[in-house]
Amino acid sequence: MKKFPLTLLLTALATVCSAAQPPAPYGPVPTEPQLRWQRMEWYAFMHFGINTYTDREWGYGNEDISLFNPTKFNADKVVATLKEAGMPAFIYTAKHHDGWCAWPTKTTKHNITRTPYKKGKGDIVRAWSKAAAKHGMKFGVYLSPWDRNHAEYGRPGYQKAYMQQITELLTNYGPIFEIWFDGANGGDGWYGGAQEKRNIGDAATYYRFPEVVAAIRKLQPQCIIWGAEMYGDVHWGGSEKGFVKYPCRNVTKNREGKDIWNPLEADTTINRRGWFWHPNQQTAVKPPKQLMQIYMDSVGRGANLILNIAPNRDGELDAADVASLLTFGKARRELLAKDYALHAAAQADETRGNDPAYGAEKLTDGDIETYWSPNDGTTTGTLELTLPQPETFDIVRLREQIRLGQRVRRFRIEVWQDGAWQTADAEGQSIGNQVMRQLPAPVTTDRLRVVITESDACPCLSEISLLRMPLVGDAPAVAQDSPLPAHWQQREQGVNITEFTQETSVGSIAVTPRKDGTLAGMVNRFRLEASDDGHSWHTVLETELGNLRANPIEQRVSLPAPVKAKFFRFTPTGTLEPGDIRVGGLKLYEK
Ligand code: FUL
Repeated sequence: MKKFPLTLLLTALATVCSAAQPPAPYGPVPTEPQLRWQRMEWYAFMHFGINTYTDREWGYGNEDISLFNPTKFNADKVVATLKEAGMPAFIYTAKHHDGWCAWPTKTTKHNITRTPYKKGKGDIVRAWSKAAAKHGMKFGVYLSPWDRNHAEYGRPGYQKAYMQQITELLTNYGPIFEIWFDGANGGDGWYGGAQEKRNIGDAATYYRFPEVVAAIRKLQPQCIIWGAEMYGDVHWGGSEKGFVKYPCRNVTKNREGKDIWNPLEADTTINRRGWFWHPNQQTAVKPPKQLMQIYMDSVGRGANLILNIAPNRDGELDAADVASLLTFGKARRELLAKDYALHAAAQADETRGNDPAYGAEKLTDGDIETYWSPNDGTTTGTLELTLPQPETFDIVRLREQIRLGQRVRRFRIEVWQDGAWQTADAEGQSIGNQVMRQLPAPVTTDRLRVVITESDACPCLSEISLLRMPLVGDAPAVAQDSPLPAHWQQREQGVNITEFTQETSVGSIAVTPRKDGTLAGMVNRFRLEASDDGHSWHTVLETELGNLRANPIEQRVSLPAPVKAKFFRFTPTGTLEPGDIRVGGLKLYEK
């Protein structure tokens, strides 16, 4: 037998061993549940409870719960609509700040068993969880820590009840993909009749979030925990308008100042009236084009989007909301359907160990797990794609292999046009799970370059896609209702009076908070009075505008019954923070 020369043997061995080592993870990385969650992109929120019947955004805790009776509620039908829109999951408000529980909890009498719905035998949480399972959707729950009904709120008694509520929801309703702990704590409430302000001090301490989180991990280890004062897995996107800021980073500090992986969820509601359903809201639905912009400003920046669509008093979705949702859903599908870069030729200026396992072809193989990476120590890179023929696109989507952390801090996009490389986007500052960079105008070309100019460690990019924004259709138009011609005159600070030329029937009032966003003096409680002569007044409505701190939008509130009068008087009775009383606008409506 012929002997192999030693050098040849060594070369052969070296080739075999030259498979490059994968990059070590950089900084904090996602857990498997976080990774799965980030790849879901978007899902629905559903606010549906006692507020649906009282026309409120925040119930005080003493609502008459016999109002809850959604006679046409059909979870299956609602869930089928969400699925048709392309959503993989939804989250339901099992308990909002008013403390009413939509399942037969053992922790309080303020629950569904005391309502006429199905003669007290109903369970909305069960209905959703069954419908989710039937349609292959994931199901999550919102459980407000703040409870304006519970007598023990603010004391140790409530801590026990709250943990029990979590346990019930995470034990009896199958897999829960996400549990939402709202951060709102307004202070005042009914509290078993005490009707007072209760301070809880440090929320994480009072709600015992470290223990609560540990208990949830035991009950359902796959469940994503929202909020919980950064003890959870994901956190608020920072507005209720559905966008997150760019650059968008998954790594943030926890309460001890330690870096953690904790991605963002952007929340907003499809209807401008608020999170819960309100009468006459079909005129306030956000059009599909706006939903697409919201999608680009959340998912397109690397966050998840939770889009609220609220069932009405019958337990059904409003047709106007559904029309907008489905039109947007179709446009989103079209946007993602065609990737012009799929299987295109790709080249990099450097490849890790010259190993094809980390080669540029991985950027266009349609596999989110494989990735291109240069050698350790290289923190820049030029990636060039060549398409079989020129294509027209206006969105460049990039994805990092986030199993190894978030790394890229700066990049630009160049396109080959008129015989030269032209910069199409110079502003790239983060990628993460995904970023969709919309170019100023559609570009037609067969060559494109992504130039990474700054990265915390060697970049690990899994995909480059080229997409085209479709024409987003309009949802069917809905007849707008216009306000009555009320001319408000200011009398004293904050008190406004309007006089109609004749007796006029008023069904609702819309209040716009002060428009500069300043919380001092922002009116959050008011009284509306009516009068026939402008001298003797009777109160027609006294209420609170909830949730202004996080979402200072116009709120329209129905009067208990339409009121006919010539004069109406608006008197502020509370402000969010002390300060000079300010209101942005007042409108009266017939309905
Ligand atoms: C806020 C709440 O106060 C609102 O009522 C709503 O539930 C929103 C999603 O979160 O913090």
